[in-house]
Amino acid sequence: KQQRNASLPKPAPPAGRLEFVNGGWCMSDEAATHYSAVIDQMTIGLRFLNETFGACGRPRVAWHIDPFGHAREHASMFAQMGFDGFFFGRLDYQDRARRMRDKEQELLWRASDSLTPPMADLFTGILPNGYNPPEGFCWDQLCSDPPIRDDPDLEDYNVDDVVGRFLSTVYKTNHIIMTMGSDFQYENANLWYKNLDKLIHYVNAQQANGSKVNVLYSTPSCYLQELHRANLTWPLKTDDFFPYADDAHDFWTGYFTSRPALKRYERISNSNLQTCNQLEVLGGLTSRKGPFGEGDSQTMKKAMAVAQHHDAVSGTEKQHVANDYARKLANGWQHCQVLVSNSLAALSGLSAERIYCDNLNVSVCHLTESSKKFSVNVYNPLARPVTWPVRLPVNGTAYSVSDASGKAVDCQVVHVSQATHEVRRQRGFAVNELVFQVQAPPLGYTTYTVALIQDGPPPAPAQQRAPTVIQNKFLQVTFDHETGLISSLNNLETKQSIKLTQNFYWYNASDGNNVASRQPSGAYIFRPNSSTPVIISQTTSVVQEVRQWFAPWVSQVVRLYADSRALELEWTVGPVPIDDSVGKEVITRLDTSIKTAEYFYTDSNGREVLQRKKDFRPTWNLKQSEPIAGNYYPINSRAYIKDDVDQLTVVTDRSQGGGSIQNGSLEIMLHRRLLHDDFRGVGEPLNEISGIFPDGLVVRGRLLLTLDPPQTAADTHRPLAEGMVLQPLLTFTDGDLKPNTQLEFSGLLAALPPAVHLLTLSQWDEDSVLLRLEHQYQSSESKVSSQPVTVNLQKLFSTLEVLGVAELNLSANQWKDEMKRFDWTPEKGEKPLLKTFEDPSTWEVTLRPMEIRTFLLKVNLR
Ligand SMILES: *[C@@H]1O[C@H](CO)[C@@H](O)[C@H](O)[C@H]1NC(C)=O
Ligand SMILES: *[C@@H]1O[C@H](CO)[C@@H](O)[C@H](O)[C@H]1NC(C)=O
Ligand SMILES: *[C@@H]1O[C@H](CO)[C@@H](O)[C@H](O)[C@H]1NC(C)=O
Ligand SMILES: *[C@@H]1O[C@H](CO)[C@@H](O)[C@H](O)[C@H]1NC(C)=O
Ligand SMILES: *[C@@H]1O[C@H](CO)[C@@H](O)[C@H](O)[C@H]1NC(C)=O
Ligand SMILES: *[C@@H]1O[C@H](CO)[C@@H](O)[C@H](O)[C@H]1NC(C)=O
Ligand SMILES: *[C@@H]1O[C@H](CO)[C@@H](O)[C@H](O)[C@H]1NC(C)=O
Ligand SMILES: *[C@@H]1O[C@H](CO)[C@@H](O)[C@H](O)[C@H]1NC(C)=O
Ligand SMILES: CC(=O)N[C@H]1CO[C@H](CO)[C@@H](O)[C@@H]1O
Repeated sequence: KQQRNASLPKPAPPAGRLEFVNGGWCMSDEAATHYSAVIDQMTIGLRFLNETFGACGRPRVAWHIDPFGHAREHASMFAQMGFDGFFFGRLDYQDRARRMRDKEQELLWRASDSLTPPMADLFTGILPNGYNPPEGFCWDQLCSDPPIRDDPDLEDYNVDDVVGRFLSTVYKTNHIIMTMGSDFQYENANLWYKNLDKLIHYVNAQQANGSKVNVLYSTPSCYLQELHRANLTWPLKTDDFFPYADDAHDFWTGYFTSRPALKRYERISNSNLQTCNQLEVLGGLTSRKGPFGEGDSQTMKKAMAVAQHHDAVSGTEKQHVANDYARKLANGWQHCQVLVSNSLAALSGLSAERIYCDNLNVSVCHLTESSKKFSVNVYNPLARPVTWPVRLPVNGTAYSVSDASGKAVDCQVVHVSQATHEVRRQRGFAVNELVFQVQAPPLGYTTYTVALIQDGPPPAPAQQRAPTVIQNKFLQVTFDHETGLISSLNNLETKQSIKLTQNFYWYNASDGNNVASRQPSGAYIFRPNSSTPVIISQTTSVVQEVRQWFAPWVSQVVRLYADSRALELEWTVGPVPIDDSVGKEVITRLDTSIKTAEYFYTDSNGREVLQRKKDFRPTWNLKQSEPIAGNYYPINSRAYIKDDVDQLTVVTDRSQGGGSIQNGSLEIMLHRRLLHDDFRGVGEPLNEISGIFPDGLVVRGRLLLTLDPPQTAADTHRPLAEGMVLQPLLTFTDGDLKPNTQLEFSGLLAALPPAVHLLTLSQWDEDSVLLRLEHQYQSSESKVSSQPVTVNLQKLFSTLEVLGVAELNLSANQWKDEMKRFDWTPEKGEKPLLKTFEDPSTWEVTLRPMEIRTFLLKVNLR
């Protein structure tokens, strides 16, 4: 479709000697990433390729030669991005052995329970040598294998030997893929090519004597094309490739939790980026250039994209590299703040300075601490209204809060907890927190004003008796009189009740001083010295509200907000003590009366949920050698346990690792502090310290717990997790608001139906925006919401006039009507035929369970 200048010579047709594979901004991690950030990072990488090289630069093959385990949701996304196949390097060593034996290193991955095949079908090939050359064939200057010596007069002439060794195969077709290269190689490429040229020459010379082997320089997509041409059937896989072990005591399940603060920072940065993207669209041109200067979303997009790398959000980089990823995100957010300020000024008519408080999680905000009157703008990036608890550090003892219509809002002043004082250190002074609930409109903002009523030193905290029960209209939580621990959880609507004990423990990290294996715990690897975790405290002193104090370095606040269906556990862990020279892997464990039989459930990249079973893998006969580490799985947004009656779901605020080691129990790893490197390339122990925390990093986070009947649990946890990922952004302005300020705004004409998530709204070029709409329920999860829904694109936005629409694939680098993928046939099954569903009209878009549809809209600001 490109218009070429007629005077330019016609370019030669592409010879296909060089091709791009994968084409994302980075090769993403698969265990600690959220699908929304993965789609974004693929989109900017593939867009760069299309704009730079045109259509023939489009990668046909997804290529993840290094990530340490492979998520089903990644395969589903790659299929929807139009890739013809996927190659990767690492899988469990037992799984590989079995697949080599049965010639199943190439397979068809059916990566969704909800999408109609072949939508999420992805041909998947496991590379024969990871990302390395075959053994004995490494000819880089970093390698020590002998070069090919082809002078017959040489004593060490070795052509026959090399050729002989090369000719062995464990693949299904007559085609064999060999990767030639590795980490840090080709600095002196001549060495490689000289030997490869010889290898190819001598192997092919055998053809004169009847050999049927032909070796050539090729590309992944050429290889894939030959496999497709072979017209065979392939084994079907429906689970995933977690956890990954490369030996009996070497489970790469530690990085599911490594660097928990970076993991949280990455997740909240995604939320901030989506807000930035949306406000760039909603605020129009002035958002990029306005009263606060020049802002952009691009810097943050790139910072987020590179943070998806498999040694970034995974937490498996050196400390100074981790610092640099965080610095990039902070810099991106600076650029976005200018844009957000400009956009909010345009939408509200108020161009007063806007203050951002990024450390409200530890009660730091200089404006709210010292101001006698200020206003809070609450921007909600979700396409439905939200209710959200706000906690602001303040110094007064009484405040009045009013909403956008001037109505007074209930609020409360509570003391800043001891734990918060300790984690805040010298960063703030407020003695109290002002707590109130805000309600924000869909894809828009509202404004609250706060005024000090009473100043002065706070009254001494009343000696409150520890409560034994807290409840709201949905849930009731009981605490044990003696231990102070949570003892039961009841759902008051459904009359469900379970026994629930929650406590904190740590695993004693192996230091590698062990006969079975010298493997220590490290940034990648989780290897506890003993399978029984050490309990941090049998009891907890309940200080006030329900603030639990387990140890000087472990505390928690248990909260039940008035309108919430979830119990909030705000944990604070650190500095993890290491003065006993023992590395510690800190978990929280929920022990319940739910009758599970070794099954539990975890999400894949924050989307579809997979069933897990203790000491079991669906596709091979597992010999379990690590009873804890070998039963850990990534938890990106939620995990649950259930029986016929009760389902306990935990929604997390970042990616973590966890498992169900005992029936009825669910544990989640929160923090890790280790004293040894695990020999996988970091070259450092995972022992995080910083300027604020020279004694060891303190991390705070939240878990949301819900109790529901399994049949309706998704109706609670889907919206809960959606709200955890995209959080309201609070911005502050000091003093009185100018009259005529527009205090409330919604970018939508109406809230979207509960099943529809607005995944992307982002400026694409001058007059078009990228829109992704997602059905966020699986096909049989909810009676109400697991139904197709139809949305009218022209009746979506309040301030945007939609003039035209074109549909794209998931990564927005191909027009829907030009898409064509290879079709593959599973063993024992029919070749699935792509069903195309017709939309009722150009503007009406129907979404089926777990579908994401991507559109480029031509728009005008009304
Ligand atoms: C082919 O076989 C003949 C007889 O064994 C041998 O002399 C010759 O070197 C072989 N050629 C190659 C290329 O190996
Ligand atoms: C592939 O194989 C099937 C049955 O095995 C056959 O019906 C079909 O014609 C073959 N297709 C091609 C392109 O060879
Ligand atoms: C807040 O109150 C504390 C204790 O009364 C005091 O030390 C601090 O200076 C106050 N901070 C501000 C900003 O007013
Ligand atoms: C932790 O393991 C070390 C050996 O690595 C051992 O010396 C120590 O006693 C263990 N500590 C506890 C509390 O189990
Ligand atoms: C645990 O620590 C003890 C004491 O140092 C050691 O004998 C044992 O081998 C360790 N086990 C592992 C798995 O590291
Ligand atoms: C967990 O439940 C399964 C299935 O009922 C049972 O076989 C197993 O023994 C139980 N495990 C424990 C530790 O009780
Ligand atoms: C609080 O949030 C900030 C910004 O997201 C994050 O960098 C920091 O690690 C968090 N603090 C703690 C103690 O978790
Ligand atoms: C790819 O880039 C070309 C040239 O800039 C553009 O015309 C085309 O629309 C792009 N394709 C997609 C799917 O964006
Ligand atoms: C979401 C979506 O439309 N995905 C499509 C992207 O392109 C491939 C073909 O190239 C289709 O199979 C996907 O359905």
